[in-house]
Amino acid sequence: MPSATVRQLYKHKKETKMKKAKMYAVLMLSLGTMAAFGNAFGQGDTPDPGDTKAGYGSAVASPQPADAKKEAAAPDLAKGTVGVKLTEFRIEMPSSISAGATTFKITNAGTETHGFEIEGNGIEKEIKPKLKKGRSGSLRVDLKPGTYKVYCPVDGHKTMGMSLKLTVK
Ligand SMILES: [Cu+2]
Repeated sequence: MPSATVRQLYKHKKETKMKKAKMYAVLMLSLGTMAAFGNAFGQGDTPDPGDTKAGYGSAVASPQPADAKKEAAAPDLAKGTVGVKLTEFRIEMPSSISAGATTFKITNAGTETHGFEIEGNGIEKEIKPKLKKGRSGSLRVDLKPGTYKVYCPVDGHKTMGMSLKLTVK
């Protein structure tokens, strides 16, 4: 094998590597510059109404608690309504709810078709038809205090994790 070719190949490889490294450095530099500019703008004297006494530190931090508050308030469901989210392979909902007429608002946020069934204390009800991906529906059940089994009736999904114990108080 002619070693000159090998050497040349090696050299070429090395150059490519160096080019990449250089480009990366330039990219990082410009990102850094942008961040610096961003900071400069962000901390400028944009007036922040309602937060005058606290100063810069908390002005920067204030958007976070506001967002968290908004998120917590989002599931603003009427009394007797319980939100349920179905994914692979999980049922996301409270594990304890109050007795009475209950409407389960069920959303399939997964990719497969899922169902929702509640069983216990002489009750056995499921949402029909089952929910295809992206679909929502509701199931109304009058619940007495006690424990219920909640699960997805699609074959195999229960054992894969779509099952939980619901306490009704
Ligand atoms: Cu399922």
